[in-house]
Amino acid sequence: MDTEYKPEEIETRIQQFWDKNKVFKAVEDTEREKYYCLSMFPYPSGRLHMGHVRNYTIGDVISRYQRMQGKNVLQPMGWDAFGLPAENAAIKNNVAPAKWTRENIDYMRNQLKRLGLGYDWERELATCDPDYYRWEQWLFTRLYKKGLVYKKTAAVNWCPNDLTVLANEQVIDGKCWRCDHEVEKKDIPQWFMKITDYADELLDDLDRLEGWPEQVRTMQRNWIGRSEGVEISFALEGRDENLKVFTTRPDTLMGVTYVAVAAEHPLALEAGEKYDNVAAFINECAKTDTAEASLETMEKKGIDTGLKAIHPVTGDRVPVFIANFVLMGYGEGAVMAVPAHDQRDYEFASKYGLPIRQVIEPLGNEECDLNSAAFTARGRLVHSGEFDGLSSEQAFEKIAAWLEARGQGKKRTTYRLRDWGVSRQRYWGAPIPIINCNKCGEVAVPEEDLPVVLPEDVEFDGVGSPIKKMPSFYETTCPSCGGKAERETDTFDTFMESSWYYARYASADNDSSMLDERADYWLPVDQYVGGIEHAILHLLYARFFNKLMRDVGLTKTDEPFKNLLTQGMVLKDGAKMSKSKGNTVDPQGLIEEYGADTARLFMMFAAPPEQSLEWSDAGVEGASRFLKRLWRLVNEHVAGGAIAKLDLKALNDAQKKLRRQTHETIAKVSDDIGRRYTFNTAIAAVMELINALAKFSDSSAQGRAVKQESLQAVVLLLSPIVPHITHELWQRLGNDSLLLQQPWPEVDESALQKDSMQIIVQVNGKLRSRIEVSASASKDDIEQAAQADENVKRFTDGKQLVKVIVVPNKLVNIVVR
Ligand code: ANZ
Ligand code: ZN
Repeated sequence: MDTEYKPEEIETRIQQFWDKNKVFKAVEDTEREKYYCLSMFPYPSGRLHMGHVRNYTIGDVISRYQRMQGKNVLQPMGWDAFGLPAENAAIKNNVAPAKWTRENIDYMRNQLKRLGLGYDWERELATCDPDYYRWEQWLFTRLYKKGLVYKKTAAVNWCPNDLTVLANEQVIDGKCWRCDHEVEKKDIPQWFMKITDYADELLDDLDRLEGWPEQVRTMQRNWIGRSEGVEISFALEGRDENLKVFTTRPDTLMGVTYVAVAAEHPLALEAGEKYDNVAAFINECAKTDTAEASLETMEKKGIDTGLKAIHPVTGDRVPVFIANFVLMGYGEGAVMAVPAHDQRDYEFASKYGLPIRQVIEPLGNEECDLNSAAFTARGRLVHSGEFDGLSSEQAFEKIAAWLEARGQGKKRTTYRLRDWGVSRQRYWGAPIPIINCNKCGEVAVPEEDLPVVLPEDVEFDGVGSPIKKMPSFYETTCPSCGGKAERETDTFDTFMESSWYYARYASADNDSSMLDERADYWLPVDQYVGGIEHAILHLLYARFFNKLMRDVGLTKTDEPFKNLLTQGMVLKDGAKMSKSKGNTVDPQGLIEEYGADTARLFMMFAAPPEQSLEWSDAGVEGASRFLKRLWRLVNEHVAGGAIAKLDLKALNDAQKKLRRQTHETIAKVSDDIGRRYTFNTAIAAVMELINALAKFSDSSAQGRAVKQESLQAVVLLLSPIVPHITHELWQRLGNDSLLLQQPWPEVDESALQKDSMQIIVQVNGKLRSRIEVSASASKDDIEQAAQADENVKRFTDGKQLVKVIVVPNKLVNIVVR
């Protein structure tokens, strides 16, 4: 037998064995408890990076551990295969996106296999396959019929030089990435999914996701941004219609000194037609990007429309401004401005000389200095007539009721969440299954005509999408009237494909429906592992899709992912490893030089999974040395010949001690891997045990038997992390069975018991001594031993004994007078 550790040879041999025997094939079995472990699928960029290696190792360790717990484990893998990089590569290397993508998949699949990741490859899917996206198209047409998708015009980035729509990533400092021409906004019809219909459920169900990091739940809550407020109608002087505003602070109503509308608001547009300077201001606003995040910091600008609004309580006339910090897409696109209590209104009022009227005073000692800033906290009402003295909370209700009674207001909930625009004017994506007919308008592609296949054999030059120039693709007949019609040439946002792949793995080979009863068995995913960068969009969309699929009867679960682990970044010299920084380490080289087990061990040992991991050559060396040491230890032990049966009654103290450490280690590693997910401390505990084993030179029959038990435990405990070397060592330890079929080792409680224990002895509550007593000592024995101790006697001699208190296993307190 080979006594030298040759990872390359061992690993490829074992991987072939796994492959051939399909050991990771998952089969539904209602008799067994299932465990679905999923790692976020990669974009097939060409090669794995360290972030992948970390992500997939974590998922694999959890899967293998759960398998050893007797669970029926599903761990699938696939490819998030549509998207912009394929188009960029196509332009750069003059290769069709489809070909480039599929070649990358083939290369990366081998890399994953070389890492020894236990996937059920029979369920592999690639989102660019028509067999996959046809179901997404199918669901979309379903949702269209249910009224959950709709078309409306929305702005895109447009390069007037290349005559092409640009993705946000292709706009660099407002310029086109290819030709450097100034990018414009252009309004075009696009498809939207009504995620806002699910806003409440998406928000409320976050409370039930106890297996998710609080941070991610908070990010989703903020993204959905539910606000309870009041919609208030302001009459307009000399006009019939009202101006509606949305406010979350009706308690500040008496402090309104003007109202403001968005630049796209109908009243603004109307004023723009009358006054040139207003039109110019509206134009200026259209150019500047009002990302919501910048509303706080941007310079507040506005212009008076000349209109006057009537305050609903006082009847005062207040001016109506157009302001750049009011968004058309939120609430009513109009606000009642309360400069004393809203910082944006305050800055605006200060700039344009509008009155600042305090109506809220602090309840406690918060700072309130209206000469320098708005007072934005809640408090007590002042200068508010009949509402004076109320708290903000009371006033919210009172003023809402007051307005409601007069037909001037209504409580209302708004959301920050917008409907999801899913149209992309790109080529490399799933075609949107809609046909536009001059007579019938938009018509969903009938089920029997799906999929709408994306032509893959195309010339790709990057100026517009090839299918927009391809009559053979877009010319078609209307399914409704049979007349000439054109296909939609936009494709789906690639977030569509990644929103339901987790479910499709359950029914990956079904060619007659999107999901089937196997999804009921496997869903929800028990453990999802991936990067924190997906905390909002991907996870929210996947949750949304799960609910959509549930509501068309495809799945029964409310949520897709029961537990979520967001792994930390892989850093080098303190910075994120990334191509643009040029500080990457290619996993391929690492695997070739050291083997997959070393790569996996390093990844799991260097940091707990949720924290960032600092790349370290020394750390890799250390991991490699540790495996060599384990290898040697087992081989030397095995060379000693046959192993006697363990006879627990015959063990001496040193043997018992090693046995105790073995079982303590099993207990700790079980907790670290199974519950805490601190794989690094689990590995550290095994390392300590190995140190003890290396020092244990007892070659007696029972000594070797104890060592055998311990080495078997080490191999089992490490097997989820370093599955190849342990597979080999398991056999070398004389086992005929397959390591993969072994259950997780159990703690022998009797081994944990110590022969003796240490007891603290106090005299009148002060620590005076520590004594060793037998583990089986009775209360009386302990009392006696404590009183007989020399250190204790010095404090008790000549005194009168009052009582002795014994706290089992811990301490004795002797009270004397
Ligand atoms: C008066 C007021 C007084 C407000 C006050 C705040 C503080 P959230 O919590 O994010 O929902 N608002 C309403 N519609 C807006 C729009 N289309 N564009 C920009 N701002 C808008 O924010 C709700 C608050 O944001 C509303 O409450 C409104 O200002 C403003 F002391 O109304 B408030
Ligand atoms: Zn038609």
